Formats: sequence, C-alpha cells, structure tokens
Amino acid sequence: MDTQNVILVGAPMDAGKRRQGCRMGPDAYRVAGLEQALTDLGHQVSDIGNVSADPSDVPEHPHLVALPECIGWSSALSRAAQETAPNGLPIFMGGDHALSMGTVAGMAAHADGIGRPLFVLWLDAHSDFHTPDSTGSGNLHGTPVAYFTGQPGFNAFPPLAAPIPTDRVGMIGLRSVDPAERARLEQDRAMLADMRSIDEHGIKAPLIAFLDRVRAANGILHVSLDVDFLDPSIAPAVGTTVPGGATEREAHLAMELLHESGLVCSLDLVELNPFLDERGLTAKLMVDLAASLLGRRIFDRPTRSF
Ligand code: 4U7
Ligand code: MN
Ligand code: MN
Ligand code: MN
Repeated sequence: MDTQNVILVGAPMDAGKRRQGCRMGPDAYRVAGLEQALTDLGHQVSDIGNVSADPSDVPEHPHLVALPECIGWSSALSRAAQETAPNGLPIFMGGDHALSMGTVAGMAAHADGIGRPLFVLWLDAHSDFHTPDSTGSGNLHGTPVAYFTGQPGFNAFPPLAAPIPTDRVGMIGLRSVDPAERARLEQDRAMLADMRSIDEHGIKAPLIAFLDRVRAANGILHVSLDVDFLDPSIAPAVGTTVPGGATEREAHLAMELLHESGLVCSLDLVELNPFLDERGLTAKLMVDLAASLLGRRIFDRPTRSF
C-alpha cells in the first residue's frame, strides 16, 4: 500500500457563525483517535497542533458576524496550507466552514506554484455560495465558495493568489440552497449533485464524472467535508442540520472512490460541534471517513464490541 505523509492541522475556528462549539472540533478528532487510525494504515502522521488567527485591524461589521476574526483566520490558514502542502497531505481539523476560505486559498496558491490546477469537492448540504452582500444570516461559514471562486464583495479579505474557476468546483449532497445562491450558481458551471439526483443515480456517478474532469486536467483535488453532508441521524453534532443527507455507506463509498482516484491533496473536516454530539458518535464517524479516504478498506473496519 502506498503510504503518505499526513499532517494534522488544528483549526479551532468558531467565528463563522453565531452558535459556538466548533472550536472544540480539533480536540474531539484527537480524542476520537484520528492520528492512530491513519497511523494504523501505514501512514506517517504528524499533528502540528492548532493554528491561531492572525490579528486584523478591520473594524467589526454591522451585519457580518465576527468579520475581523474571520479575516485573521483566513490569512493564518492560507499560510498553514502553503507551509504544510509541500510536505504531505494536510488534514485541517475544524472548526467551522469559514476556515475553508483560508485552506482553499492556500492550497490554490500551492497548486499554482507546482503548475497544476486545484479542483475542490464540496460535500455539504449547503452550497456556501453567499457573498457578504447576499448573506441573510451574516454567518460567513455560508460564504467560502463564493470567496475562493473570486465572486465580488470580499474586498476586506486577503486577496487570492489563484481564484478557482467555478467549473473546477463539484458539490455533492446539496439540499438547502438559498435563492440568492441558486441564482448565482445557475449562471455558473459548477458540477452540482443534489440529494435528489443521488437518490436517483447513486453517489458514484457524479463523483466519478468529477474525478475524470480532475484527471483530464492533470489537477489535484481538495476535499471539504461538512458534517451536515451526512444525515443528522448518524451525525447529530452540527448546528445546521438538514434531514435527508448522505447515509453512512454513501459517505464511505465516496471516500473509498476518492482514495482510489489518487487525486486528493488535502482535506477539511468542518462544522463538527462536539457540544452537540452524542457520545462522540459524529467525531468517530468523521474519523472513520477520513480513514476510508486514506485507504482503509471495508474488510478492515474495526468491529465495535460492547
Ligand atoms: B455551512 C445558510 F441561511 N445558507 O447562509 C446561511 F441556510 O458551512 C446556511 O454549510 C449556511 O454549514 C450553512 O446562513 C453554512 C442558511
Ligand atoms: Mn458548509
Ligand atoms: Mn453545511
Ligand atoms: Mn453547518
């Protein structure tokens, strides 16, 4: 089996929305045994601890939640991505989804530096395609895709070294997209697989089609896994639940296919709120999914005895 250098990066960002708790995410992944699960697969794993937000002198905004702090996280995490990616596969342990503004911007700069296009797979109930002008909630965890694809309205944020064209974004799991996001998405050429189409065609068809696109372009792939991609019955530890999400096997199959593609360069684990979890169930499922993405096969899954 091919072994990899995996670098765990704690990103305890909790500023992307009002409800608090995602800052406990990195430690929940540590307690749930992420490092051991990946070491058991033969990988070289290092945990470099937690990043903290850069200071920002941008003033607070009347509508946007914690704008200065979100900007400070973006620059710090972009730097963390650019520093870690040359040495292995970074896993960003969130933290809320606003952290992807930084991780994707940094991975895009890294990809640009090695002359390969970065593609992004967004596994989420939501499209997170609001701009600071269109967001009704003011929660910036609903805006990262608009930011890193270079939509207008993000002037206060760090400038992008390499904006990602929307036709390099694939979204799977969609079932809650606001009208303003939908209007913008319809003008764009992102690959969208909502839960209705997954019911009809399964999760393999859109994923393989997207991976073929990445391969044809000699690209590398950043995967951003939002806990609410999963059905809330199996993953309750999230502040923005939407019924009708991916099942455990759909999610594992996606991870297994991603592993087999050999295209994944980096991973965000986002939106876990351990305060809302039930006996670590969601944290453990996310660890198991990360293990599948890094090569754990179905026969090797541990039996849990009680
Ligand atoms: B997440 C929402 F209005 N669209 O903008 C918003 F429905 O990172 C939700 O995917 C955003 O969890 C969810 O606040 C952001 C809402
Ligand atoms: Mn999200
Ligand atoms: Mn979501
Ligand atoms: Mn959420």
